This record gives sequence, structure tokens and C-alpha cells, in this order.
Amino acid sequence: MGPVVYLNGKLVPENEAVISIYDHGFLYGDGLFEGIRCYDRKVFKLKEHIERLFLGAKAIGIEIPMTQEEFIDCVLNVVRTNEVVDGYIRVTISRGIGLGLDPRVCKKPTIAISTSKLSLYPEEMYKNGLHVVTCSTRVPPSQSIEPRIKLTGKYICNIMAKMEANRENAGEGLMLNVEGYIAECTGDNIFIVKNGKIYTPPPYAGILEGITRQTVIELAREGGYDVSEKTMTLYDVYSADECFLTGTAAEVIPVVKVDERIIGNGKPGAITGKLINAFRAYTKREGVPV
Ligand code: PXG
Repeated sequence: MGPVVYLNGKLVPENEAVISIYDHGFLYGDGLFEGIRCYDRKVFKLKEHIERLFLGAKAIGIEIPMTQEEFIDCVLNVVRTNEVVDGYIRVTISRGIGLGLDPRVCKKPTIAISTSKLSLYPEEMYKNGLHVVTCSTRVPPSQSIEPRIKLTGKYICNIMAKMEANRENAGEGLMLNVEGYIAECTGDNIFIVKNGKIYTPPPYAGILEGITRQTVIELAREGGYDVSEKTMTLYDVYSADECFLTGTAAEVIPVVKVDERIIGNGKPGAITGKLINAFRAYTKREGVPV
């Protein structure tokens, strides 16, 4: 039997997990998602992901008809049924079925929980580092779209930026905010190291408050490093000693070149290496057992 999907209260085979063409998610990109990882039958930071999802739903006025604890049970049930050991869990929610913009036409949200394999960066990129390019597509201003909410519709900006990065054969695309300050990459948060201190843009720069970002901040502080949020320009990145990205899929990955500028000595930095090891060790300890 193939994998099952949780769809609106039922477990159904993946090929039968279909939704209406009048779903607001399909019509308008009106929804939210979470990408979660399972490491060795333990779901990493599950509570944090579900909390971010519920806060986002509340902010855009989608009512999820269960508690966070019940939602967590639904996720674990799918992971268990699909016998996932290491993999990717995708939670997708939309406002529900209804033609027309008016959200009042949508009576109940569409909720899907599915599991899949993760497409990861090859191991050599963790050893040699990524090349990153700055994209012309900016992150949307928070006056229009709150970046801390993981909205599906917002990702058109990230997809356009990813197309720019792909055109240059870069590993990731760096996005600035409308004021020109560093925000984040298309699917990862960014950090730099300068004179032994670690810096990352603040949420108000227009970033998703990544769960991996938060974990790395905590691990770095436990390791005795000074970590602070700082408004940064491209100059800060170009002149950094080290640079790395964090995200559910990438974990912690070094960056060695940005817009043809070599970062540090062009090799993954020592502090980055320590954080990669600390993060990997942490994923073995942390997590909700399936
Ligand atoms: N910024 C953006 C814009 C992201 O999309 C992150 C930062 C890192 O956040 P986390 O919480 O993962 O540390 C992300 C994460 C997918 C997928 O299905 C996307 C992400 C994560 C997992 C899967 O495209 N984005």
C-alpha cells in the first residue's frame, strides 16, 4: 500500500487525496503551510511548527477545528501509518472551498497532512559550501504580508527569486527587503560571523522566524558564542568572515561565495562547522517520538 494522507478528518490513499478547484488555496493562494522533518522516527520541533501554524491561522482568520494537541496527534498518526523513519512532513491548510474573494463564503478550512522524501543538498555542499546570489525580487513588505506567517501565497516571491538563482546556477537566492536590507534566502534564514560574533537579521527585516534559526541561536549561545540580531546590508555579508544558512531542509549549510565575492577564505568557516555538528547532534536528541 502507498502512503496515506490526512485530508479533512480522514486518512485516504495519496492518489485519492483530491481537493476542489474552488478551494481558496487553489484560487487565491489563501492558506498556510509547514514543512517538518522526521529524524529516526522522531518529529523535530513538532510543537513549534504547529504553534507557528496556529498563530498564522489565527492572524489570517482561519479557524482550525481542533486543538494544537489534537493536531499534533493527527500528524503523528500519519507519520506512524506511513512508517516514516527519516523524511518530510507537509502540513497544508487553506481557507476552504468558496468561489469569490469574500472569505465569508469559506465555511471550513481544508487541512492536509502528508509525508514525503526530502530533497536535500548533496553532502559535498556541506563540505565545500554554497554559492548564493542576490535576487531582484524583494520580500513583500510587512505592511502587505506579515513575513512571520508561513502563507502559501507569499511564496510566489520566493519562487520568482529561486528562478533568478537557478538562472545563475546558484545554490540559493538571497532576498532583500524593499529598503534594501538583508532579509533571508528563498527557503532559509541567513547568518554571518564577524570577529567571532554571530549575526542574523531581525524579524522586522521581513523574515520567517525559522525554527531552525531559533534552534541554532540557542545552540550557539550554549556553545558560548555571542549571537545578535542586526539590520544588515550586502556589505555586511560580503565582508563577513563566515556565512551560513539555516532551514528545515538544509539544516545548517555554509555559504562561501555571494555575488562572486569570496566569503572569508572561501572555505566553510570554523564556527559554521561547529554549529553544523552541534545541530546534527541535537537532531539525534530532540523530537517527538512517533
Ligand atoms: N525562510 C523561508 C522563506 C522559508 O520558507 C525558512 C526561512 C526556514 O524556516 P524553518 O522553520 O524551516 O527553519 C523557510 C523554510 C517547502 C519547505 O516545502 C519550505 C521550508 C521548509 C521546509 C519545507 O518548500 N521553508
